[in-house]
Amino acid sequence: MTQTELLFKDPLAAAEQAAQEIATKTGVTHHDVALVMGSGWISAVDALGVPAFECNAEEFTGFFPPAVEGHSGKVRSYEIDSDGKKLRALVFLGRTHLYEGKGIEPVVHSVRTAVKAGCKVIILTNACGGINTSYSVGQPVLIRDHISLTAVSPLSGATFVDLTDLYSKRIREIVKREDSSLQEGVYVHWRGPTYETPAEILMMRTMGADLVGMSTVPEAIAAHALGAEVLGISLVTNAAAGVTGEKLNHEEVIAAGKAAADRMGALLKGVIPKLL
Ligand code: 8IG
Repeated sequence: MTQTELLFKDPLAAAEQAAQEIATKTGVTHHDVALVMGSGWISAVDALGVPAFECNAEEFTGFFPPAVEGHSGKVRSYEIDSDGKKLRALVFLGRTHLYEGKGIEPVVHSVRTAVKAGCKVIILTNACGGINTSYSVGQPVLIRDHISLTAVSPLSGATFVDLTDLYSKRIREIVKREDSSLQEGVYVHWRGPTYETPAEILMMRTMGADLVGMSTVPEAIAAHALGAEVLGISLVTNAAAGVTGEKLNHEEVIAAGKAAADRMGALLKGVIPKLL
């Protein structure tokens, strides 16, 4: 069986195998926290210092080469030293999205691998559209809850997982103590690859949504189902369709991410040691 066949036939075994390969290659048997860096977030991770290890994600079982600009497809290991407490962070630069058409297993493989590598906290970052008209471009928002409009779950079978505290309240409180200006919002998962129509954005706002994007939700569910605690942070990089009348483009997303990178990096660096 090839590694890709294993991913689809037995995704948890593929994640276990990838985690073992990560332990071997990094020399770190146990990572504590994982970060998935979405579009525009890649340079925020520079705040964590010099990585102890880096390689291309596709060197590990079940990982694919990156499909989108701004998603570099690297895996890094960082040692984070804080007040004598040494933490190991596993960082995925980039992710696989549902809109790539590869199916759901590649989308959640990073977080499953991270949990198998020992991570108890999974930090999911993304760039998204702002539905809530009080948001500005460049503003980070903590995900409080989500609405899945894809109807695709990473779980199958009679696994009736409770999602009441999917985006850990404990962690959100810690992050808000670190930066009291942070707002919370409800994130809608939209398959893409098209952005929404203005009518769809109006529907989402009516349903109680604040943010819209094409990631994070399956990863949060997969991580939570395996017992990890989840933090989701969205960076608003554009007003959603119809909000301002401007057209949406990917360059704007990358630029807004770059502009916010220092603030996002400082937030992550400050908060990580307090989560574990
Ligand atoms: I960045 O406006 C980014 N990702 N669905 N809509 C959706 N995804 C996005 C958007 C947006 N902006």
